[in-house]
Amino acid sequence: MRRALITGITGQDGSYLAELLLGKGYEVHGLIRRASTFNTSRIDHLYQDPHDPEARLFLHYGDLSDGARLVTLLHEIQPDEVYNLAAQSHVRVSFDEPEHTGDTTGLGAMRLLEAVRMAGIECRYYQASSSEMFGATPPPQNEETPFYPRSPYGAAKVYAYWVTRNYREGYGMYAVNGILFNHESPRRGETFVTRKVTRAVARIQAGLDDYVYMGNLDAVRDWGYAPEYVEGMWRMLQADEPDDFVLATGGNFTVRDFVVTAFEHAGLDWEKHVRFDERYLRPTEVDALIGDASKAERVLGWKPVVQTDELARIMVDADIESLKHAGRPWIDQCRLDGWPVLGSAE
Ligand code: NDP
Ligand code: GDR
Repeated sequence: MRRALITGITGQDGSYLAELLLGKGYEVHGLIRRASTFNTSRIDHLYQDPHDPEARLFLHYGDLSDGARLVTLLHEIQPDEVYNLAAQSHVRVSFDEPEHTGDTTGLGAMRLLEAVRMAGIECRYYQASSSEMFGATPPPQNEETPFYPRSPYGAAKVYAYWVTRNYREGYGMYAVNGILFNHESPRRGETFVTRKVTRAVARIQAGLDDYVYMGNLDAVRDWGYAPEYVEGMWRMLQADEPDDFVLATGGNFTVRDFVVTAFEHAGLDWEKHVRFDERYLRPTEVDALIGDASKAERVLGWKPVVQTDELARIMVDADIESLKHAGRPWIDQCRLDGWPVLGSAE
């Protein structure tokens, strides 16, 4: 049985990747942070009592700021594959918490790579790199495009990208960068723009809210569907040779286009409900990210199916549905994904 360690397993991508790997028969280990409240809602439907002899999902406390803990865990788990998805992943927040973002999103990757080396294990390593590294370099962007990050987050990801390449070249590690453009889902964090919009649409339609306050509507993004992107991560670690790959749809939507699509899908006029608040602007904005994923298609056979307009409709429908089950937001998505809903009083 192959064994994987996922950092960031409680996040959007970590939860989909855990499902994918469990479905492929892996034993999956996840790094979680100790918090004063439960932070595992995205993976609760996957959890099995570790005393169950059939259990294949195991969670371990740890943090990317704690290098010694990472060495201990890697030594204990002896994974075949390590997926580093953990990060302070919010671009706007990285301007408020630049040092913490650098420590987690940048140095955290170095600590994990170094832990792999110190634990002396043979494993394949995936680094969650980002289209934010391209920043101000105009689209289309691919693996050859120069980086020009426009935020502490983007700069931290550039550092993590280069240390990943350095460990590949310096120590012969199978270490790869997946340079992923924005990817979303009903499990997307509520403060990223797509989910903020689709959640607002559901609440406005239900009469719970009247307005949503937003920043720059002119930014162009290439939004894909997260479950398809975690499949791409896995494919990168199955290739014969370690290499870096862009994953993207090639789509070209402004934030305003996404807003219009989402509101129209619920039969609402967006102009009556969207208001401007400068607090959502960034000191430096990334104006346009449009990815060219032709290398991933050619080498990995990876090609996205869901385009941005369909994604917006999937997310609106899920948020409308989840309001009917207030307090249990993942239940409908779990059903859609075909997973049993543990502990729900249907
Ligand atoms: P999320 O913000 O949903 O998840 C981030 C995860 O990292 C959470 O599990 C979080 O734990 C964990 N985490 C944060 N800080 C630490 C830390 N110091 N130590 C250990 N764990 C930590 O991100 P996504 O799932 O959307 O993204 C996954 C990765 O891919 C991130 O690295 C992100 O930067 C990158 N990325 C994402 C893209 C996207 O469009 N989604 C595009 C390109 C790259 P907790 O739940 O406790 O907060
Ligand atoms: P991004 O995602 O910065 O691209 O990073 P986000 O959804 O936060 O912003 C996308 C664009 O929307 C504009 N915007 C707003 N954004 C937010 N969050 N809230 C608003 O109210 C709002 N109004 C307008 C932003 O200015 C921006 O242009 C995401 C993260 O997942 C990163 O971790 C990942 O690396 C990149 O995608 C690729």
